[in-house]
Amino acid sequence: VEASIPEPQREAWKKFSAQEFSSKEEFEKEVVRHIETTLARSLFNCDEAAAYAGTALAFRDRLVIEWNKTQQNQTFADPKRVYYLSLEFLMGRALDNAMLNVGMKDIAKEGVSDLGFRMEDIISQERDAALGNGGLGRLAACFLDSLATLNYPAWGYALRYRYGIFKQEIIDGYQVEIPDYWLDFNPWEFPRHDVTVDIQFYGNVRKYMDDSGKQWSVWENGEIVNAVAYDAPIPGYGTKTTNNLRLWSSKASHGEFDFTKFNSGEYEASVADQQRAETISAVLYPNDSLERGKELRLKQQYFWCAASLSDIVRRFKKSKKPWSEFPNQVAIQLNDTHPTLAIPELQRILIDGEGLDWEEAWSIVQKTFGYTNHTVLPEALEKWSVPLIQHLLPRHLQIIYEINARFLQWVEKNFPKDRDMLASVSIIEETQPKMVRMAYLAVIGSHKVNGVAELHSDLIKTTIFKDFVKIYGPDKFTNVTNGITPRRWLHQANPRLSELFASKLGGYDFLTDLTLLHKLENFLDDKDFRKEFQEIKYANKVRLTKYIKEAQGISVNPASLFDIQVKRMHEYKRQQLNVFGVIHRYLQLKDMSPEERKKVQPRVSIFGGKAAPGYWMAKTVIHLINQVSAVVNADKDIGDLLKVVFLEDYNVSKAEIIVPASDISEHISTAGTEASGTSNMKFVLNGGLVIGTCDGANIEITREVGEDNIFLFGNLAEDVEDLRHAHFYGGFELDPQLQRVFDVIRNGQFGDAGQFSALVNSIVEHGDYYLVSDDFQSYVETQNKIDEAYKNQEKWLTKTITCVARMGFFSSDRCIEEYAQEIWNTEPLPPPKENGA
Ligand code: NBG
Repeated sequence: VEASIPEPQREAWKKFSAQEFSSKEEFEKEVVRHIETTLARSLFNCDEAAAYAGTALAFRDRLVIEWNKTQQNQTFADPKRVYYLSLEFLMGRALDNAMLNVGMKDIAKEGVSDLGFRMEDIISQERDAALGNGGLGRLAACFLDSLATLNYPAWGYALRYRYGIFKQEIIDGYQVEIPDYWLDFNPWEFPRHDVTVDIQFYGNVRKYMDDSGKQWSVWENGEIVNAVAYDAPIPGYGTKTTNNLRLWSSKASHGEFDFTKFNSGEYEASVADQQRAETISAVLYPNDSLERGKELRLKQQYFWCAASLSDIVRRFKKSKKPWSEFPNQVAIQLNDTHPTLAIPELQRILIDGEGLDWEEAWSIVQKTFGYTNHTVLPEALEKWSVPLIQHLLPRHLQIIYEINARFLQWVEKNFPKDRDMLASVSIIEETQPKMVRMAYLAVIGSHKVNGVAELHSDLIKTTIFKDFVKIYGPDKFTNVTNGITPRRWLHQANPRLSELFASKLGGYDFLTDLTLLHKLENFLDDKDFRKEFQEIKYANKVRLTKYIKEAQGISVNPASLFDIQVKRMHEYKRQQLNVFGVIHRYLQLKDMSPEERKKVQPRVSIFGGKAAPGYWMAKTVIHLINQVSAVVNADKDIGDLLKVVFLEDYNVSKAEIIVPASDISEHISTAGTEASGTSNMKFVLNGGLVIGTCDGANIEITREVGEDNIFLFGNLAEDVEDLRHAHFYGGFELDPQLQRVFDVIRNGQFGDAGQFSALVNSIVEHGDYYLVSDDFQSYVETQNKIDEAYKNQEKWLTKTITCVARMGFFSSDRCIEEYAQEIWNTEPLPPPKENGA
């Protein structure tokens, strides 16, 4: 309030308030101004990078104006806000999305062309904002797009990593990791040095009693690190609402401590302190669905939770409402267990800082948080050692113990006969050292827990959270099936297809109500529509063909069947099943006579995905794919009948080229392991069919599109445990066709067999945990069915159009509405109508 311009001067201010460009000429003027002044470049010194910068800055100005208005409006109305805490936001590029969301891309395209540039070239200058690993981070990005589009007052909170996910290079068939220093030029972020929070680590807890006899705990003598806010505007589509993504960056605090060192000649030591502080937000941990228990990771988590909560609490306190109103003003969603420390942190703020009593505080905490679980894989479930937390966050450990003690007391009272229950639901695991089970803390501290697809949400209730269903009843657990934003994954990635749909459906309303696509079924017999649809798919395949040539130097025929599997490399996702299938196909082709080969459907098998740097088995699979690629692609007998491509450095912007180009995409995880999957939705929305297991969202996709329109194979989740058991106790029989694949690998046909022995042995000797052998025959047969089906192009086309028409359910807008109603209890706040506009 103190910083407001006094009333009498406001008129002058308003007269000169920043204006948005609204014509091509105004846009060009802004671009040139930014290039000449912000960048200090000229007519004679303007390359594509500078043209990108000028264009981005012109759009940034527009976003900022809307963003300020949105924030003002929200401050004034003070509605309940949603805070989405996610350690990952895999945003990809911002410019194209900004242009499309504000609806000025056509104007900008003409504008840059007047200035001598092509829009495609400008767009491709931008580096991806790659602050995420895979599906979890990309889901968060889709959610931000939907939240803004639907006018929800919502903030994302994350860390401003200096290094996003590494860049992958393939050298001699092996993955090599290159650091991704992406901040050289990032016009989309705004440092807010005035929004800085002190974050404490280590130290000790002192207890004292005040005059009234009340007990207090003070956490003190710790090391202080500063969290500095960096904000990025998130524009909604077709609305002026522009929300905020706040990223925290760590900085050494300039407290006395450093100064003493500095002045006493310990210059180096003081700089080292600074570097140590900055390390906290330096790098994104590159593991997908895997936790490694590193101290720095825990520091990141606390740093980010504490900074975000301090911000949220500060905003709430401005309203001067009583604390009991907190859960009516604030909904915090925990994206997986990474932000679980926010639970004891809010409890700490309320009791140690604000003086609330435990019960009152705890009831506020539970009403505020919701927790989304994204995996049942044991290796991904976060646990932190008690000594580590004790050392780093002594007060939080006390609070966690207190939460646990009260919880266990309550359980004991309500389930007196169930002695085993106490040990199994305790937040503290009685191992050596003792461990804190973060997922349990998240369940206990939240009012709702959700999985991300129906099967997954059922599974968490019967496996990892079984006892909690007994304790709390089933209503605490719910499902919100994942979705994707149609703005990026249809309109932006596949503009021609989006335009075709708009021409048939009478406009672009389907982009904000994806269920409208169902009307496309009325055009199943429309010859022009079918032809155009098919041509677009072909053009997208040609675009990918060019990219493959450019990036990997491999020539493929765009008339082949494009079979694509792009996602993080993981044993449970079973890229190994795919590549074994490719080898099997190759061997069969080799067996055939030239006459027989003529009848074969040509195919390109395309892979892409990063392996965590320490995940040796996943790296071996990448190596095998590259070896197979080298052998098969060079085989003159085979020619175009089979090509194998590993696309380097799969990321969001590459996905935008890859996804529209599939005929078939593979979502073939061992049943019960893939919580949802989201690329499955993207591929189908772009007119590709799916080969998949009965897992994650594949099941709901099948329900929507119909069993005839998807290629399902493999064992069911309910049989997985028995099969695993049988492998160990009933003897293991390798599938004979897979045996042959292994024989040629062992004979060295794809290079030094020793390289692949662990991969083969994980199946042959170590129990085939992921059921590759059990599913192999069914997989191969299904791939053969796909070849047959593809021969009838008309029928295939009908299937693909039908599928697209039935994808309405998978919009992330639908997810957000479900979260808002079932979990957050929040309402949209549409932007006010502007005078004269
Ligand atoms: C991933 C699941 C995917 C799911 C995304 C988004 C983690 C821990 N989980 O199946 O593996 O689609 O989350 O929900 O990364």
